[in-house]
Amino acid sequence: LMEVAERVRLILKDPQDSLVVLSGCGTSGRLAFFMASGFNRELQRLNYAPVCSYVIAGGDRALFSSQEAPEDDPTLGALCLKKVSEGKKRVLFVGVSCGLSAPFVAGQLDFCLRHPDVYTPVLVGFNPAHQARKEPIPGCTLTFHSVVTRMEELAKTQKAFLINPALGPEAISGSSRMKGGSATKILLEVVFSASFSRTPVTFNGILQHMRSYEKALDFTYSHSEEIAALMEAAGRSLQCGRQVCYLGWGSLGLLGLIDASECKPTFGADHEDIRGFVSGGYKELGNNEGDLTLMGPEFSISHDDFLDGVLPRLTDADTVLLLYSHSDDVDEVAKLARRVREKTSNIHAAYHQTDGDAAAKQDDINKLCSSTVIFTWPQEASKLKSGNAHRLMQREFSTKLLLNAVSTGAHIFKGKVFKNYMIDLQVTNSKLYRRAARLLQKLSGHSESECEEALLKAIYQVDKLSEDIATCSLEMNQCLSVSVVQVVPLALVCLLTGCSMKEVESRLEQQPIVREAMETCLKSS
Ligand code: S6P
Repeated sequence: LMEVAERVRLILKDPQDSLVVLSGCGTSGRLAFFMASGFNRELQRLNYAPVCSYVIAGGDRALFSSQEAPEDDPTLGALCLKKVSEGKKRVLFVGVSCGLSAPFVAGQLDFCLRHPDVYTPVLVGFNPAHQARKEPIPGCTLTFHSVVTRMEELAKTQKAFLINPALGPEAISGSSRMKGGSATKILLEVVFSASFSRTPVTFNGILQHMRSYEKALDFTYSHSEEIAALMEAAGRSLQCGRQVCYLGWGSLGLLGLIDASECKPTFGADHEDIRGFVSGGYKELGNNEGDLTLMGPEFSISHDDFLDGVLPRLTDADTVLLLYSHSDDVDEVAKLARRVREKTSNIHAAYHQTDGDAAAKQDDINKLCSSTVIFTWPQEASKLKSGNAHRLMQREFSTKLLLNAVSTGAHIFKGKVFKNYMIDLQVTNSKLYRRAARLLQKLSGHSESECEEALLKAIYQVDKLSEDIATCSLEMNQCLSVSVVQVVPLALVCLLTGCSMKEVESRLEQQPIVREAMETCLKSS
């Protein structure tokens, strides 16, 4: 971490010809965007040039919607990196792949390794290097593992860097948006904060910063009862087919958008189930491609969009969660809270303040809410060298933990998790497709080929596979799977019962809680 921080410093010294690029797919790409924007804001505040850029697989539409397929494309990854760093003489590339698995990132790292005169690659992930993905990538000779092996060799002479502490498994198997995402945020913020500070990068400085996240984590979970209440409210809304809306301010609002967008691939959710809105919309974001509103309803992200499109149909069955801090425009929060309260009493807030902050206006907001998680941070956190930036990062981290708990918990209530597996995941890229096939094997005890066959039958909605279907490419299968609801549950119940696709569909319709449908089938099989 110290060495990478020194490399960032070199970039800061020569902003004209140098660049830092943060990149990843899915949540890792969203966090790359989130942090690149935050670091640039902080750099400008410190009178440095904003040297950070981001690349997310699938472009900006992937920031708020599920675009899993580009994750599989190493050439696209390399091209995007090349484009964003055109003309630069020195580039520090930080590729994030929690599972050391995304071909898009492998392609980017390979590109860096082939152009060492300009690019220094840093890989952030949370598996030991030998567990990097070994599966061949179609149309290319690389595997993620082969790239990691080359990086390990260069790491000995600090021409490449691997930051890959093992975090242990996720609470929900494979849901790296949670622990993996949080660890990504911690590691990169620790590195970049150290490099922005005018004092030397020291081991103790890094350690102290890391420990402050540990404290923030304990502090956040000391509110676990209130968080559980929020989780329950959100869960009740989802259970009855209603909606959860996060209404946030500043970067906390952006975290709401990110958390909401992850629910689609993770739980097979509809984009309406959990939605995020941020004050100021795209103006607040400063993303590469600007305003995406015209791309469709998923891309309406401002509070005005919420007022126009969602508020009129809100009822008590929907849950609204306000995310804000003492430093936000509290009058605006109160105004919006009042509008929401006219439609639903199911309004809640998660609010951050520092010990000693005056809270008269917040009290008015709290009265409108049926519950508020108040995080009153001790003064000491804000006394650290990096002051405001540090305080904001801690609050963001805490908000991320809260939101991940709320959305995951709500989907558990809805029955989308079975034995700690995401049973209703989308199979829209090769990683998810393979994960689904493995899950079917594990839960049904059938062979690999039987499970793949069942998955294909579910995707194509047929009882027998034709020659054409059996020889379709994996990409085609993944692409078609988007239009099928509950692909994995369909395949599993078919495997366990031997029933036709039509019968299974009606069985699942009768039992909308997927976990219960699975339990019933497993018991009777
Ligand atoms: C995981 C999330 C996914 C991953 C994406 C990248 O909870 O739904 O979007 O972030 O697949 O994974 P990785 O391992 O390359 O960071």
